[in-house]
Amino acid sequence: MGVAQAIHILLMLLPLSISATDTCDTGWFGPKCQYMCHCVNNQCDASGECVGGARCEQGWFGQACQHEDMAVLGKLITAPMINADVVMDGDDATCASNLTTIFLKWNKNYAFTWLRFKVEKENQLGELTVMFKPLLGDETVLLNHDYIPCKDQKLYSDGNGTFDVVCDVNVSVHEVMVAGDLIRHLCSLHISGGRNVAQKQQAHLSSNLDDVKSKPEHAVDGNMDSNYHHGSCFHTLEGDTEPTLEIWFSLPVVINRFVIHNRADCCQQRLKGFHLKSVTEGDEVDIDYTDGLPYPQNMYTVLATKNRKQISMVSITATDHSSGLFLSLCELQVYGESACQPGFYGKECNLKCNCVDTTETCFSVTGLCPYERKGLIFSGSTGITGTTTLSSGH
Ligand SMILES: [Ca+2]
Repeated sequence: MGVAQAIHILLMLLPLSISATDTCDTGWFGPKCQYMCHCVNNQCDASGECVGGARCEQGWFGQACQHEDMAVLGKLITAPMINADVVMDGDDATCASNLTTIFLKWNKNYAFTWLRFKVEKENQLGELTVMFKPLLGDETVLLNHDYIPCKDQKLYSDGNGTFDVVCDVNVSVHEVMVAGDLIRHLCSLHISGGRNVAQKQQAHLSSNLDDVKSKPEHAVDGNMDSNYHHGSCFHTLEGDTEPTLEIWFSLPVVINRFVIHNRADCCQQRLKGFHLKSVTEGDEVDIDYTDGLPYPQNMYTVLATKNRKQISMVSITATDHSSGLFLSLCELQVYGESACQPGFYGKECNLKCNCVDTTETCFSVTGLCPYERKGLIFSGSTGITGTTTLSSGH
């Protein structure tokens, strides 16, 4: 065998030996192993999809089970009243038969972004109304026990009974109402809490106590262990006058919620009065939040509901001097979505919309295409031409 031939064979073999599946630890996937598998028993393939008949773990849904499902955290009430399990069991094959309205209620507030529902394929026609009950006590809402509409509602469909509804809701909500003929044969409901877009992103600390137990990347390693000595937290140095953690995103993101996991083994008061900031690529500040709670918490949730901008960096700075000035925490979760250019979608915004009508732009999160009725033909799907005769009157 000649040298050139040997090199040629070697080059052909090389890509096989560095495939993504070989290099990610169990439970992780993706080109940079940055995504956590959320299929039951870690049964993910290299793209995160469930294999071996596994479903998404409870509380996760969507492509590669990467979206947190807020619906499972709430209580579902239906009219007429049915056993909510039909809708909430994670099984698209079990469906209700005669629903008119559903109410999903939480005992706390969330920042709504979009929801997904699945209906029987042969019964995917009819009207749809989505409304919300806003946060009680929100000063921006005058009649806070009334429903507010789904502003700028956008409806997307795959033509097979899966629908995504996007609303521009700029207040926190604690109830979602969905009504209309379209949900009459409802099989599943998911309310997106977003993806944790901070996980495995670039983390930077203004100073670092040591490089063994304390590492900046511990803030985004997906491990919520709140004992500093277990090695999944970080700790800044004494004398750091502005102890700060920064998370830099590989792609711009739109954020709906931050969850900060304080350390629990000691020193929780150090996080009291923390300052949280999000900035755009052009250094424009979006979220600028200062903790005002009287006591330190194990976990802090900060909602981002208004004027959501495309963010490239998030920072947390400690401000409490009562026992020295230190920043020490165990995980920062940032829930949101990648901010894709129009015409592209997906976690990395590298997938191109593929709607039947090529002038249409798909939903940048899921790739589903606008739901439209043209004459008596239903069209609009990811690469599929659906033809469904509409009933009269629609
Ligand atoms: Ca951690």
